[in-house]
Amino acid sequence: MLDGLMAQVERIVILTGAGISAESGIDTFRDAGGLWEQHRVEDVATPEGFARNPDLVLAFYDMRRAALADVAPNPAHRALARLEREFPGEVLLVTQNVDDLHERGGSANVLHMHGALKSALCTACETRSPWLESLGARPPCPVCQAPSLRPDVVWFGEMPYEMARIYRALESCDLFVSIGTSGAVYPAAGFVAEARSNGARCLELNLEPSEGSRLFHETRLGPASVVVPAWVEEVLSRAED
Ligand code: BJW
Repeated sequence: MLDGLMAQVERIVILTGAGISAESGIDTFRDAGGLWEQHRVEDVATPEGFARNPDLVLAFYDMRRAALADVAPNPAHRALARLEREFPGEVLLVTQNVDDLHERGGSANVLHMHGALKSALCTACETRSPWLESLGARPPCPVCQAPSLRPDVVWFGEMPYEMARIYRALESCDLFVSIGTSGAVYPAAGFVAEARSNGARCLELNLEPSEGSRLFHETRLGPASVVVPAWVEEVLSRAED
């Protein structure tokens, strides 16, 4: 699909999901052995679950935040950073992931639509603060001092971050690429239809076809650490033509 196309592509929007971080050692959600087999989604990823049992939810996210110290970006994260640096047009990376592997891999233009493990949200004053420590001991909010911090992540029923900016980018991109996401969760699962209806070419890179696979012009299957660097190499070599 890239033949004769890259010369015209000026704006790329890339959506990533848990699959891009799987080979770094971070569990996905819906694969065999994934997080939703280990924990009930209603208990740990909804505002109602947090209201019922905050200790459980804070411990779940404390454990995942601490685990970031033991993982590193893989070749897929690094390849997307290379694309951002070397592609002559615009590259916007929208991630559903709450890990920081894109940033540690070298990407700068990243929107975390489902929040971030290394951030805390105060339910009293609504400030988002960078956060590296445990939340389980109910530390005070650095701004208003209320002991009301929660993980700064987007749970089911909550509005994802940066939606206006993302939809603006989907309106004007020439190429939309989805990497390592099952396409099971909205609004991210609807981005391909949005981009396609605005005229973008749509490419999926994943281990297996996602739920919305038929909406993509092309699907390339394989581990992200292999298919993403190969695709980036192809884009950059064709952009030079
Ligand atoms: C590899 C690989 C390798 C593995 N290489 N690939 C009915 C219809 C439509 C919508 C709804 C509905 N009922 C309710 C809704 C809305 C709801 C929703 O979508 N529910 C669905 C269950 C249907 N959505 C919401 O509530 C969202 N908010 C919302 O809609 O607000 C209203 C709104 C209206 C209009 C506009 C905008 C908004 C909020 C969703 C919040 C999701 N939160 C979570 C938790 C975040 C915090 C945390 O990390 O704990 O986000 S849930 C979880 O799923 C997490 C992920 O970001 C998200 C997506 O998962 P992802 O990344 O796709 O992972 P997996 O595991 O599903 O897939 C991994 C993929 O990788 C697989 O395909 C593998 O094959 C692949 N893979 N190894 C390449 N090595």
